[in-house]
Amino acid sequence: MKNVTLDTAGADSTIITVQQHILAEQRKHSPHASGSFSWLLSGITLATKMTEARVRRAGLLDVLGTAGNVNVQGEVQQKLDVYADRALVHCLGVRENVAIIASEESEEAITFDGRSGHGKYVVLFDPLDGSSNLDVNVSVGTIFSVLRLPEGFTSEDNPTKAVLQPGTEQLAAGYVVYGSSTIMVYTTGHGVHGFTLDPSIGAYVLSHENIRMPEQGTYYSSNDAYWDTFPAEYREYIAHLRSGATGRRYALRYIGSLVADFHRTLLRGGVFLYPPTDKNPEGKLRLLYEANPVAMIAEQAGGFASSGSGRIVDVPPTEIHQRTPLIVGGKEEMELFEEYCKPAHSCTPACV
Ligand code: P6P
Repeated sequence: MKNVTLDTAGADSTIITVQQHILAEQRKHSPHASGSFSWLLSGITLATKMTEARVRRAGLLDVLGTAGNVNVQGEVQQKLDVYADRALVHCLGVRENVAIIASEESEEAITFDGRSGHGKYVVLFDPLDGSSNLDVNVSVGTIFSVLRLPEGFTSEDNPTKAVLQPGTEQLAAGYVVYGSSTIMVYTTGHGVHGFTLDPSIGAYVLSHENIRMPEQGTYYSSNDAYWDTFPAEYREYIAHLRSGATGRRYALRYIGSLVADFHRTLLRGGVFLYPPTDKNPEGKLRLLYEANPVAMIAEQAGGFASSGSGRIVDVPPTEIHQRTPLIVGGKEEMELFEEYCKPAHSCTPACV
């Protein structure tokens, strides 16, 4: 028998892929884990690599523009929306431990060959958030949230019941931002970690270990075109940030792609807000597959995420595509926001 001593000196021994990281995290925190979460995550990473390959060549392939139909949200579907959605449905569907999925692109929850009572996990996702920006080469992203299939759930039960769980029940959350580089950020409740896709080896490689959101930043991020329709306490809060009263003058940064705006907020600090507006009185962003995963990541990185009336992750879901206001940022910005959202500031019902 020939014994091989692993010589990692030659290879770049500092390479830690996202799969290796997940397995190491599971060994550290769940020694008896079967590795099935890592198998699930590999379905997500594969689907995002398939999407990334198309996004990177969007101008060269016939994938820009609309798919010619409107999705369940009433939004015009981009061709890449459809591709990204199908990639995730396929890659997760061939993983036997995934019982049910819910996608922004599908009105109902999706099950696989009656497996809804046998898998372990429920996966929710926005396959390509911000896709309307694709044609002008602005960063877009995939957002995902992983829940456990509820105890006692059987294939006789309505799959929607397994999807409608509050954010506190998330086992994991993450996103991939297809930007100047492609970065996956995820948490399983033990810190937030970022992996940059290395196209030369086709792997997500650890690049941002244990990300912490700065306690105070210098950016606020909101669509000021809707300023006049924000509830008064949001206008007062933003005016406070702009005024320099916090000791620093905040600048406005708004990309119009949640994943990109949140990724900047996570790394640089500050606050992102999508308040109630006249067009979207309940907020525009989706609770289950946008706000909840973003909130879990923010909290795991030392930040906070509010619906305007409490923690996002405490909001009880009543429907799959439910919308919510989202205010997410660093400790200082969010403590100040809570001050503005107390009754003394004559909050709207959103803040009570
Ligand atoms: P608005 C993209 O369409 C999206 O769903 C999020 O990614 C983004 O944060 C928001 O909508 C932008 O909305 O109304 O500012 O264009």
